[in-house]
Amino acid sequence: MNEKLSIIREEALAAVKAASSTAELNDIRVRVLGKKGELTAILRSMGSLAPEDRPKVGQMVNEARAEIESAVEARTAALAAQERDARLKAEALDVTIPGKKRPLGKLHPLTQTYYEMRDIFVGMGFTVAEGPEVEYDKYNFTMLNIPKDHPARDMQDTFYVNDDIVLRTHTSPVQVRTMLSQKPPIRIISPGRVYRSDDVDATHSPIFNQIEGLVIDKGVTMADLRGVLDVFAKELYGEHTKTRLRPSYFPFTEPSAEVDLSCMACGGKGCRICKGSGWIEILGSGMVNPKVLEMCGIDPEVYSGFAFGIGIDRVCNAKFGISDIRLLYENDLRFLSQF
Ligand code: 2U9
Repeated sequence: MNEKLSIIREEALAAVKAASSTAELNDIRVRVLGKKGELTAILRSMGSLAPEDRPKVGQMVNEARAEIESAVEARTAALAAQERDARLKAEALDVTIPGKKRPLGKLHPLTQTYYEMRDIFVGMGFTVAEGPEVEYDKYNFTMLNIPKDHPARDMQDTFYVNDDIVLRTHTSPVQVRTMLSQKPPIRIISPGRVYRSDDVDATHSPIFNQIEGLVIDKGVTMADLRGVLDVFAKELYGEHTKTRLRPSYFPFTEPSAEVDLSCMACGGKGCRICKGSGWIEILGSGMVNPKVLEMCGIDPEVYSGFAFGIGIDRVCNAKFGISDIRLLYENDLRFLSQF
């Protein structure tokens, strides 16, 4: 009995020492100390011993049990610590690793330019008016004093949907609609996409963008037009920017003027951006033709107004030094991501 006990004890202690996981230690505990374990079996078999030997053997079993239990406990604690260290090491996060940069979208250069121009006019008290891109011939041409035989109506310039409907060739029909539905005073800008059946090259696209403006009130003069466009030019290109008006002709304005701004890149000396002239040509303007006012239900004897049109694409290309209008409409990300 003595020998058997000592073998169980030695084997159990060796197994505890060799155990490499807490699960393995638990198995040893059950196998040796459990209800059906080896030590418990010895206690159970004590009935076959001489009564005088029983206390001695009982004491030895208890000592062995205590020794094995404390060995299991010590090894469990050591292995649990080891296992925790290994887990922490495996789960460790390096919080100093830089995060992944997600590419951020940007506004299209045309949109950036439009927002900048729009904000200048909004700052002067204009509101934004919008309208359809598919428009009645009547609003796009007739009411703007562009008669049936005018070259602007030519099939080569205009995309016709049918006899009465066109893709708008300017945003002027939005101003016509505003005049028909609102009484003066009127102070609006109408931005948007317009369509002309042009041959495509570096300066012509069948789709382009413009901002038109319209001011109608009692006593509005050409001096107001100059003042508004002067403020616009200075806010867009800086305090030193000059404006220059050249006589021109549009059916919807009388008198009409083309407006040049001194080049913001060279200050008027002449450079690549202004093609050597010192001036950027981006604007047409004039006093609203009394015939147009009348057709739109506004009495030209009481009210007068001025109007202007600005090509957003030209302002955009001058602003960013882009030399080909087609780049603005191809939406190549290699191009767009530069702005
Ligand atoms: C109404 C009355 C008058 C709008 C005007 C221009 C002059 C003009 C061009 C500039 C560059 C178009 O984008 S562009 O090619 N526009 O020169 N536009 S006056 O006159 C109006 C508009 C509406 C009722």
